[in-house]
Amino acid sequence: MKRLLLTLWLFISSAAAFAQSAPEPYGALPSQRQLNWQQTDMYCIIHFSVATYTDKEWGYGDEEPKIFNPSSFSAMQIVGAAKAGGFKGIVVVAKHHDGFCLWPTKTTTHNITQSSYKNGKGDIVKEYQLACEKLGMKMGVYCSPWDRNNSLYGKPEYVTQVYRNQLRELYTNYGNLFMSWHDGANGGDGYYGGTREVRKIDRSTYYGWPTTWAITRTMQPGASIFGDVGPDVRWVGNEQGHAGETYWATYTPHAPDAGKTPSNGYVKDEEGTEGTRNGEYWMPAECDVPLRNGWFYHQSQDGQSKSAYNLLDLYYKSVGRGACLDLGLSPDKSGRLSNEDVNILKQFGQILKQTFSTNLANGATFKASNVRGNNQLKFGPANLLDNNRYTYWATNDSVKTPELIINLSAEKTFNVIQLRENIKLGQRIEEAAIDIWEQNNWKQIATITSIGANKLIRLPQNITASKLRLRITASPVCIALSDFGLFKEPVHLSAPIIERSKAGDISIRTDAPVGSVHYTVDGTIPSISSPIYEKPVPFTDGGTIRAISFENKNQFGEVATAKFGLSKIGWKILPDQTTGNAKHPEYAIDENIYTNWNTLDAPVTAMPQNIAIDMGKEQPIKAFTYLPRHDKAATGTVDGYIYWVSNDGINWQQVAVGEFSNIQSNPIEQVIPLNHIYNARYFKFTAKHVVSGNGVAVAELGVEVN
Ligand code: FUL
Repeated sequence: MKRLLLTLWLFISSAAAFAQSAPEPYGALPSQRQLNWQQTDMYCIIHFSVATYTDKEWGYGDEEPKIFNPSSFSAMQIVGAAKAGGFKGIVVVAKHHDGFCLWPTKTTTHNITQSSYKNGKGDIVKEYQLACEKLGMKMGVYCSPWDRNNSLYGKPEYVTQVYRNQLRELYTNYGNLFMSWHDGANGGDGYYGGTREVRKIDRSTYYGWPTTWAITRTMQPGASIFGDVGPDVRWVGNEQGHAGETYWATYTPHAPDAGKTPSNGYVKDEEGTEGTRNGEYWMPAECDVPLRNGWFYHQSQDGQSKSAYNLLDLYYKSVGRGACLDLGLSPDKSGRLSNEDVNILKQFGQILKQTFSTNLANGATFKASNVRGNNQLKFGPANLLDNNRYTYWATNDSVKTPELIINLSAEKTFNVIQLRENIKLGQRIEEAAIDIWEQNNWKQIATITSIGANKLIRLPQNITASKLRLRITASPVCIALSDFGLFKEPVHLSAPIIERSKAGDISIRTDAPVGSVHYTVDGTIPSISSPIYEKPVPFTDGGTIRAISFENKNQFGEVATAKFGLSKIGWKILPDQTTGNAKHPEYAIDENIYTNWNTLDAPVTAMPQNIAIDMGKEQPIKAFTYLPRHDKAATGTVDGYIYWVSNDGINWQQVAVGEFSNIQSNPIEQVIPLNHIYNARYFKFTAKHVVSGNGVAVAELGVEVN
């Protein structure tokens, strides 16, 4: 009897222990420092220095410190604008590649004490620190390792006596930093104390990164170290601000040359975008991107800043994929952000607030196919709604593909779904799907290929449902999911964007999710009873597509209209009839308005320049079209043309000659009707004259057929 009781007791206590024991962590894990960084979500990197005054992106290092003289620098205005945008910190570029130090450093005379700002008594980094403290924002520093001013650059003394001491000063005098940002650190040409030469360094060894990082660890233990190879935060591999749709916080950096040690500036960058499944290190990505076209302010880029909706798109592609967003802000010569930039940040912040302040899943009840050890309190799905990233729904070790039914208290309309894993236990889930209950059936509305710290699924259209199902469809181990959210982005009904692929399919997208998009293919104005756009529509012969977004019957946006000529499937460039040395002539027929056939950098001499195309079969050409470059520059824009047709690609008949009037001021697609219909398989476009420059730029060429 005693033995039986003992066995029973052992059984009960081990079951209880199992019910209490957390799942084994999976793979590389985040440190507390990295968890803190992760929770920052978004911060801004601020470029403001001598390059602001020389209108450059990279100062050469020979700038006269006196030129740095902002009349009304306001750290409060800059940090305040970032805060209004929903950003939680800033990274101050304390020294860029030009070597000019924005604080009174002892390591070089090339610093703010030599400038006119506050008669040499200023300290820009300090001003940022005070503003951050006042506004409750985190602060980090960027001190460029590459220094085009310093005469010692390239020698070991630069690293040991200059660079590391600059970091020590920044780590000592400016409070607790949340990041130390270490740039790819080129090496190259520069002023270098007046020698004006090229200095090469071995990027793997020159900076002795492990020794430098040890200084950061000792002096700023809370600061996450950013670099191409981390060690805390990696570069995402592009400056466009997006992580991969599949995104792993784990990463194994590789050097471009096999067998070498990767280092900052010496890594296969592109691998940073997705990271490495089961990578050696926990090293999440930072997605950096400037708000304006460049990192520094250039007056010529006024009016071209990313819109609040562009930022929102980047937010979903960075924060919404589990990375952090680092947005570049660029104070102008006065030392302030432009009103345009301030307003964009504010609008962006408002959209985020409106979207994410209410989780529409609150109040939902859950039915999970499995709960770890049946311990609802500790591992039950109710943890998904407690707003805590580290309490979670977990399954038994053997259950890797559980399902969860989510019963909303009533019908809800949403367009964003959020999922989060408890990353303290690693990044576990590899695939999942979401369904809604509709007309007595489950209908799949989304699939995903990673979750991690955060996953935001932005649906193209509003969904109304009262019951959902989450299916985890692939995971190597049991799951540990911490959050579930449903959100509704506010109504934003701009005109839809209509595009056609090279295969001839029309796709229609919107700036923000909407109730429905309706379209017509015959040029008539679409209404709510026109077909609903759901997936790409074949449209090979061309014509006019119009589309409109509706939120509900009475709320709709502007009509978008797009005209397409014959589709370009099977079109080819005739190289021997096309001006030599041109870059990517195929860009002129790729149905992508943002890529150009471009002879501007090629060593071509004078006009005329030609591009000839084989359409694959004879077509009744009624008109031809020329779309000039679409990047706001005019160089290479054609304003004088000749148009030819041919049936063998050798003998050409000239069928039109003329000018594209007013194309410089109004660079829209030019449609030139021919005097009658020509049946031809080949056409040639000759640029006789351009508005400026020594070459030609063509975004698209097309034909309209009878
Ligand atoms: C890059 C630099 O070369 C750019 O100028 C800019 O500072 C960007 C944030 O990092 O590596």
